[in-house]
Amino acid sequence: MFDKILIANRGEIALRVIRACREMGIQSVAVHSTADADAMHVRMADEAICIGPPSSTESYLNVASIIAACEVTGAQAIHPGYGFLSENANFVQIVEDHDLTFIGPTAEHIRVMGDKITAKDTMKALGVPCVPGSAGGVPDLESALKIGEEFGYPVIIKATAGGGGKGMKVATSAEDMKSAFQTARAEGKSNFGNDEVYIEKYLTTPRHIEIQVFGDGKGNAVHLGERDCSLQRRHQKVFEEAPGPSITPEERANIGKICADAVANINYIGAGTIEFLYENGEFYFIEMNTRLQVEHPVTEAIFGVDLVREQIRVAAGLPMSFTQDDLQINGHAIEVRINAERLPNFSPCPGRISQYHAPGGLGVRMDSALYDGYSIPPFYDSLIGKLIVQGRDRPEALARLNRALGELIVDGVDTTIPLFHDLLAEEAIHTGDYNIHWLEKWLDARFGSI
Ligand code: MV4
Repeated sequence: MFDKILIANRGEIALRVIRACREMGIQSVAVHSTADADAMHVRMADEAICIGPPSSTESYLNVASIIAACEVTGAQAIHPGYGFLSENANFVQIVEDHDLTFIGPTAEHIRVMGDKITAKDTMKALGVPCVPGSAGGVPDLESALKIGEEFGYPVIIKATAGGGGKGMKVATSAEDMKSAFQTARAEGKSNFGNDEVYIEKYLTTPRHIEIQVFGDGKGNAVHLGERDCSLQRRHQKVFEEAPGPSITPEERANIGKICADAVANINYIGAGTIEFLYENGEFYFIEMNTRLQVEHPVTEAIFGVDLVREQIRVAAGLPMSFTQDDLQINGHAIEVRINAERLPNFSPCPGRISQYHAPGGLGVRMDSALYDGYSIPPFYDSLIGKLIVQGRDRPEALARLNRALGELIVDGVDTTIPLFHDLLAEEAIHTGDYNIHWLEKWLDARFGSI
């Protein structure tokens, strides 16, 4: 096992990793920008080292500084958290070249899943159900029009290097295709330096269901059920839950086994998420994320496992501490993301926290790096906390969420907390009858298009 781990991240996820290290008797090293000298992760880690100025590109994305910080502190492994360098295959290669361990998948797995066409080809070959569409890349408008005829409109054109909704265009008819095809291509080129695109049948009202998988890198893998993350705004998740309210135990067992077998087959190591669109009882693969996700705590809650601990174990060459048969679902969990943002347009709202009070009690987990008097810097993501609640069933989890939100105090900046009070008054949230478009439609109806 490692003696010392460096955490190449900040905020609540850095605390999450420090906590796992401490429980495992591993020393932790925080890295920080000059803007984060007073951040909670710096205070909570055993050691801290400054890696650059406020801008992420010069600090949390500064590979040379992070490698140097390992050498200076004697850290043997790097946990990337999510975002920043967590899905950067070149970074993983450099880490390995310096005889350090990246706590996550191999550079090759990250590379394969980072290219959406290669990811889909790979998953299809492994027996994972995919959205019907082009076989690989679509080189020109003529081929695109043929695909449109073959699968029927609407279709969606996606950049192979895309992500976060960038480089994605829907074509509702052949007349639409020219501009949609060219726009998707241009966005792929300008955002990711890659203009290759592929085409899928456009699913109009799916849910976003993602399966948590975990591998030991030696051909063993498990699944930890699904999360429903359909409540999103502009591709930012807002409210996530596990298990999915629309998924039956049989569906879970079937798609779960398909996913676990797929990642076992490629000797996948660590945590991964296989994303699906789910419509009319069918799963359609869209992407795989090769990192620990923001919303992993809802899975931890219902399965009673520590996913970061498992990541560290397998990275050190140890087996996972559970098998598929050990994994049983206990109740229902919901996470809401607390962002420092001003409603109704969700504009970032950095500033000083004059008062912070975290909720507590049975079934409540608050993952946040806030403290009284902390100043949220303007340079990074606006996520300032995740409130995770668990109940014996979904109604109990929703009641607990309502109760915990009532205890939560974040004063000094605007936050998304009022949004959740309002959402809890909606029938669709209680029935679980929502899809990927529900939240944006609801926001439009309340506040108008902004
Ligand atoms: C789709 C789709 C409908 N049909 N693919 C959005 C981001 C990227 N991860 C995939 N996305 C979508 N792909 C087909 N064939 C609709 C979306 C989509 C979406 C997916 C998940 C969650 C929210 C979404 C919001 C808009 C569009």
